[in-house]
Amino acid sequence: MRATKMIEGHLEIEVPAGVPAWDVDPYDTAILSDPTEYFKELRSKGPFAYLPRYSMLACGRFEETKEVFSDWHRFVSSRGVGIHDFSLEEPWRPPSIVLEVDPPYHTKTRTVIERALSPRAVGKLRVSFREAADKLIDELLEKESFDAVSELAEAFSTTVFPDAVGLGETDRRRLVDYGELVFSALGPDNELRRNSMAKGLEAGSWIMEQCQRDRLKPEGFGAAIYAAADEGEITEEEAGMLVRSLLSAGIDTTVTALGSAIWCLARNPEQFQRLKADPQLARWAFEETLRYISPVHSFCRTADVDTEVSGIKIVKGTKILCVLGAANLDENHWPEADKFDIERKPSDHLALGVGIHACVGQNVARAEGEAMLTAVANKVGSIELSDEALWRPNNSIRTLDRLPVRFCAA
Ligand code: OVV
Repeated sequence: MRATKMIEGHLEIEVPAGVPAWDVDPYDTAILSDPTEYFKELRSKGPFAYLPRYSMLACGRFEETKEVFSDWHRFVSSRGVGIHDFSLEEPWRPPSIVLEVDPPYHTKTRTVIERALSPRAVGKLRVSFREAADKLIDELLEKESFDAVSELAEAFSTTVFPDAVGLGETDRRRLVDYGELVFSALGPDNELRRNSMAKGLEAGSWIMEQCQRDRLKPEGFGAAIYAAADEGEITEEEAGMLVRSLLSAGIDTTVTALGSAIWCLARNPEQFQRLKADPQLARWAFEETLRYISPVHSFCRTADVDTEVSGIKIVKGTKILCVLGAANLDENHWPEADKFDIERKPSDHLALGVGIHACVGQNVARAEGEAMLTAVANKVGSIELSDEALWRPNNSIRTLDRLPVRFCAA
């Protein structure tokens, strides 16, 4: 018997035959701040690369990333969607009962949350999202220049989303810090993870309080989830955990997408003019942003059986880093992949995942994006970068830290 060794919370594996070893640290701050070259090199390695530093596989081509992500039987989420294997190491927080579980339990919780966030429920919010976006853009047009991360993306998302959930209060800092923690915690025990823990843990107890039934307004996604507890579909405690999922996944992701959308439009003025000429393209501008700067750059899956993908043998227990951001820029799938084109209308990008774990909040995210980009298209004449944009490295999300811009009136 070979001795087994743990590395970052999972079992060390042998290099699979036919897979090149690549001595890269995908969690390095320089790479996380500007991942384009790393994405390209990862795709050039073949279907998979073996990362000796973490003894895990990584994939960044469209086909294989989609295959691994689509097959929950072979590539489970219950062992964690980060680098740590929950079957071997206790997670830092009680696992999510929708993200970090498999069927059949997943089916039950997913059904409840899907109903709460149904197209019908989200449809009712469209008018208030549009009003909030219009009002915010009017205010920003009054300013000489502003930070589109804090004053646009965060300001919008941390107002409309907590309101839709039915939170009694909002707290921008805590919501953003908690999300940042949840996403960074999926990575190795590096400085980013430790810093986000130091910042976000205090926010965690506030988050848990907001998830309780008596804190939530009678209208909203939260109340809809608790209604399932009233029906005996889930327990009261499970309802609280599902509200926690909304607050874990619903803020930083949309903040990221909105900030990146403004960044893309500022850098591609001809694309912004196309959007202005036809504001109906707002939803496609948002979709192309998701492809071009995928908010979740990577999530892991764990092989739960010995299996094979594209002729590569993968042993049970292998952690696979699925680099969604790289798959969404794969030239073999997207013509002129590195061009931001709002008329591309990408319908099969992987930014929101694929399969049974595909983003359950996607209707809400798209409604936020569409509302904001429609307001920008209607009211703003041009977008200028007024200073250098700065990225904020995170082990799982690709997000701006600062985006100084100037909006000129239409
Ligand atoms: C980071 C993240 C993404 C999606 C879902 C959740 C967390 C959750 O807590 O359920």
